[in-house]
Amino acid sequence: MQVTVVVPTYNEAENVTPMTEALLGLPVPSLQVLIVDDESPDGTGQIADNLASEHRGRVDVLSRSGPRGLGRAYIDGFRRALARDSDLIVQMDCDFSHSPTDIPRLREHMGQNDGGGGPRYARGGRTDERGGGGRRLLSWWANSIYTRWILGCRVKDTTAGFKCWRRETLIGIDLERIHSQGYVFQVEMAYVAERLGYRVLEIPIYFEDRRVGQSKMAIPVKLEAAIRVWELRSRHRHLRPEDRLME
Ligand SMILES: Nc1nc2c(ncn2[C@@H]2O[C@H](COP(=O)(O)OP(=O)(O)O)[C@@H](O)[C@H]2O)c(=O)[nH]1
Ligand SMILES: [Mg+2]
Repeated sequence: MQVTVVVPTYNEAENVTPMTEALLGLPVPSLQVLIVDDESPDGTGQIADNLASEHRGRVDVLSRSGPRGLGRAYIDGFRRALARDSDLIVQMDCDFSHSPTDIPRLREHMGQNDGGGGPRYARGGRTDERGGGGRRLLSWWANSIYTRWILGCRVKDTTAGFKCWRRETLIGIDLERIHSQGYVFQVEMAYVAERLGYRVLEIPIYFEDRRVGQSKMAIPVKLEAAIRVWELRSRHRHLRPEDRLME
């Protein structure tokens, strides 16, 4: 079973090498790493290219140009992973907020489900203590109350970014349908998957604050995401399991 871990990067020069090495060291046979870089000014792309030549066949780099964005990077990365015949596609951050060592667990617990995600707020999920009370409360409210209430979803953590998808699920979701360019991409994928009747199991994870480098999630980005949720609702609420794209 071919597993591809898609890792989007924007200014992750300090993280990209340890992350790639941690992934390659996992006890997961046929694991490949796909780094999707958006012309990071700090030279992450060059480091990623060096990693690809060092680990030929196991590390691949997709260098995007033009408008950047987390959603755009993931869509292009998923397309490449599907074109390269991956059976399982993992998505995760490069900053060690998501721990590479959780991948075998995520994969195992996903079982026969169509996907698996690592929620931070479901029972058993924890966030890093350094996050601060106010920030954690706001984040919990935005993800677990506001977004779920508007979309009427069952999924507990709509913005979870650590997920594992079966190839058939990504095909059925139809990436053409996903319009989010930025962070709200996570919500859109979770919502569309649920509307189409896919079972995405939530497997609690411990989400750490990034070790080094800076978050790109500024306040205006968060506000924009909050408004975009309404757009997602009107765009996708008619979706039914019959609307899955067949291979
Ligand atoms: N390719 C690409 N990656 C991005 C972009 N924005 C963020 N990322 C990556 O997405 C992951 C999560 O971003 P981060 O800034 O840590 O968001 P936070 O964890 O919500 O604060 C990291 O690996 C980032 O490098 C982007 O525009 N393009
Ligand atoms: Mg982060």
